[in-house]
Amino acid sequence: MTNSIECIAPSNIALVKYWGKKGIQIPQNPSLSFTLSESRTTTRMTWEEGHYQTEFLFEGNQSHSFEKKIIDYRELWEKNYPDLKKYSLKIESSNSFPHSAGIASSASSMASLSLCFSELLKSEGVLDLEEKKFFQNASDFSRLGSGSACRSVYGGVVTWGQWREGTSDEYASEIPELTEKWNDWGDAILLVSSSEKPVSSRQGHALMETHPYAEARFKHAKSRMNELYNVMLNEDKMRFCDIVETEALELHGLMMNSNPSFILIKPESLGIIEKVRAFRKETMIPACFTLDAGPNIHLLYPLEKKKEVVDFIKSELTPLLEDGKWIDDKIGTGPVINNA
Ligand code: 2P0
Repeated sequence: MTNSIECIAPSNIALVKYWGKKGIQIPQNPSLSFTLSESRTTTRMTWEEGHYQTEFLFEGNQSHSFEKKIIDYRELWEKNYPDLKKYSLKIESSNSFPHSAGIASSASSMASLSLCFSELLKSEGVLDLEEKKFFQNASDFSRLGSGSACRSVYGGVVTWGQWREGTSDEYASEIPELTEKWNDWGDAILLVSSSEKPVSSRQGHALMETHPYAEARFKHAKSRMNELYNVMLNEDKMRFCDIVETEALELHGLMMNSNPSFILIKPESLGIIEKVRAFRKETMIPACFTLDAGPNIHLLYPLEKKKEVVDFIKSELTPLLEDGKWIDDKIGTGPVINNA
């Protein structure tokens, strides 16, 4: 008998960044993120008992570079759940955003894949966990695929890394009291460049092992988590903007200070940063920027100010964007699982 499951997982944007790891994908400091809504990966997993096979299609095509990753990831699951070896698997993935847009897709893709493995094992009676533990397990395995992916298993405001009761280095969790207050924020993803990055996130994390400021950074990020949590709980939006921007620049500062040094932002990224700060100062609208490990800018803002922000993007930022492109995203409610 053939069975099938579809898992849709969104991407996420970190406000306090995970940068540096130890052991097996254990973060050196806790992180905090907004789960997005429109930027997502859909994975369909179809399985059948019989000969051992893993077929992988990305956007309808075979991809040997991705397939190797998927096979390694399947083997990781099999170490914990050997029953998985009974199945022939077909895995079909696609992203809602263009592959070449320069948006990190590892978070949404590994989270959707981990959820598919979890659902397969659940429906075959191998994984018998109550809901909370089921998602913790899926987040734990997402982390093993890609660190930031463990946050994409939850919606709203999410944290990963041990820093307060209920948090863990091994899996992420939602912070419901913050989701409740921040679920009406937008994220305009401003596409500056889709060129391949000179240094991958994996290499960037590794450079933190010998970074001269590593210890100070990890300590600082931990105290920033507490500060940001309190600021968000009190809905101090202007202070939120200051912290989020400083954190993004600190991440890119760490890259510039690594040995060897590397720079991922582009002149256009800096141009946007200056314009966002001027826009906030002039309008008093709490709109702020953050960046992933790349040149694109995430412009965060309260959705009630969407008209003003979109007008600002169109009038001032479009010339700095690659082909004038940006993605109209916002905070989302997390993964969707479709049985069929
Ligand atoms: C984050 N980033 O917290 C940070 C901020 C990018 C900048 O996690 O090696 O793809 O797969 O664990 O998760 C990007 O690194 O790295 C990342 P791996 P990942 O979102």
